Parts: sequence; structure tokens; C-alpha cells
Amino acid sequence: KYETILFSYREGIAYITLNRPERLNSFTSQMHEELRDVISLLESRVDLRGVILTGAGRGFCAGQDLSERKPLQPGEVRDLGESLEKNYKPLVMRLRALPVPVVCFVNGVAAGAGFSLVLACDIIYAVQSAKFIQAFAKIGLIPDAGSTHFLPRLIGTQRAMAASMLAQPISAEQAQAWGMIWKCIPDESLQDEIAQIHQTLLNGATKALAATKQAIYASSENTLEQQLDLETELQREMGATKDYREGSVAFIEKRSPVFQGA
Ligand code: T3D
Repeated sequence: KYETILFSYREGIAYITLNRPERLNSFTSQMHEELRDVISLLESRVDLRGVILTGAGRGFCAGQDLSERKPLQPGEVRDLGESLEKNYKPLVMRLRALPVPVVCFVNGVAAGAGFSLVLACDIIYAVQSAKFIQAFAKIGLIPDAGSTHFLPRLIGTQRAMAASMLAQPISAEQAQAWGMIWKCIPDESLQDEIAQIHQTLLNGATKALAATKQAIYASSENTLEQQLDLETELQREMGATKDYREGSVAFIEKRSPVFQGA
């Protein structure tokens, strides 16, 4: 069904692989369309328990496919805001709003909006050979698709500023040391790590994970008091879930819980 991405759905875990390896999986209009379609499907699945995102070939994603944009003639301008409004903003917003963990496995270079896409995910793994480049400055643009929001929050204003203005690559090891990603993993462990996360998401207390996602993202806008109130509201909801009942009983019975994501 899709030409620019691979999609599969197994046991409530959705796999999305960006699949234009000859162009380092850069975004085209068609890829955006296909991603929109997949995300609509995921939004409609009540049995969804997680999303795993990665790239095919040697790169993760090199941002906007620049060959999709015709060279501008003198005096000609392009409304890039249109592209962001139509494609990138909804992509980032919808991934952030999915009520499940979205786990990114960065298999190679992530540049431009490809870097932003990584940062829009909830948990980020990267292979040791991967690198991250805020490539925008090299073509006279500003970091977009959420990078100016995510990056200073994750690594601090100074690092975000320099990475964005100098467009120098950040290695996966550096990214882990700065707290920009969860883990830098050996290249050869990628498939094993994906298999482990599959199992973890499948066995997870999905509702609690959704509420955790909601609370952690809300914290950047909230005061301590608002955040304590939000935790109270969400924890009250968790107290009514089957998974909490199972988790607390399993603890007392000294066994592993069997969560249903309900
Ligand atoms: O227009 C709008 O909608 C506004 C929104 C913009 C959002 C953005 O993302 S703007 C930023 C766009 N991205 C970039 O500027 C990054 C461009 N790519 C690179 O700088 C380099 O490719 C990398 C540093 C990512 C990787 O370098 P390297 O040496 O490992 O690979 P390469 O040889 O440069 O790339 C391999 C092929 O992919 C190559 O094609 P070829 O020569 O084998 O035929 C290259 O042209 C192609 N490729 C890589 N990135 C893009 C691309 N083709 C089109 N668009 C790309 N972004």
C-alpha cells in the first residue's frame, strides 16, 4: 500500500520504517501523505500499545527532500510556512498526542526535520554510528518541526544554539551524554534492542504510560502546583484501571504482573 514507508502492526505494536534509503529517507509530499494515513490508523486503534519508528538503509532521515523544491528564480519566493503547517506541524503534534510510547531507533544520520522528528518521539535510541545535524543553517533556514522547542529543553540553550547555528554533527555518544537521547547502542544490537522494546511495550501498563507521557510533556508549561494537580487527577484515573489492580496484587503475590493495557 505504501511506497515511501514500511508499515506493519504486530500484537498492538506499530512499526513505521521510513523507506527511501537512496535519499536517506528524506521527506517528500508522498511520504507525508503516507505518514498521515498511518497515524490516522493508529489513532483509531484501541488495542495500540506502542509505536516503533526507524529508517531503512544507512540513514534515519535527512529532513525535507530538497530536490522536491525547484530552484528559485531571482525575485521568486517560496512559502515554506505552508509546508510546515500542512506537513510538519501535524506530524509532530499527532505523534506527541498518541496515547502510547513512540520509540525511535535512530539507525543512521538524522538531519534537518529528520532530527526534529527524532526529538518528537518519546524514547530515543541511536546506534553508535548515528549522528544528528541541525542542517538548516547550511541552507539559510531556521530549525523547524519542533527543534527550537525540543532541543533547548533537552540539552540547554547554549548547546542548542551552537548546534543550530554551526550545523556541526552531534555523535550518538555525545547525544547520550547530553541527555538528548535515552541510549546509544552498538550498531549490531539494533534488532535485539527493537525486539526487547517490542516485548516491553506489549507487557506494559499502557494507560499508565499514556498518562506518564501526558504529565511529563505538560510539565514544561505548568507550575509545580498545576503539575501536582495534574498528577492527582491522572493518578485517580490510574487507581481505577485493571492494570493497577493487577500490578498491586502481583507485587503482594511476589509474581510478575500481567498487564492488559486496560
Ligand atoms: O522546504 C520545506 O518544506 C521547509 C522545511 C524544511 C525542513 C528541512 O528538513 S530543511 C533541511 C533539509 N535537509 C538538509 O539540508 C540535509 C541535506 N543532507 C545532507 O546534508 C547530507 O546528505 C547528510 C549530512 C544528511 C548525509 O551526508 P552523507 O555524506 O552521509 O550522504 P550524502 O552523500 O550527502 O547523501 C546520500 C544521497 O542522499 C545523495 O544523493 P546522491 O548524490 O547519492 O544521488 C544526497 O543528495 C541525497 N540526499 C541527502 N539528503 C537529502 C538528499 N536528497 C534530497 N534531499 C535531502 N535532504
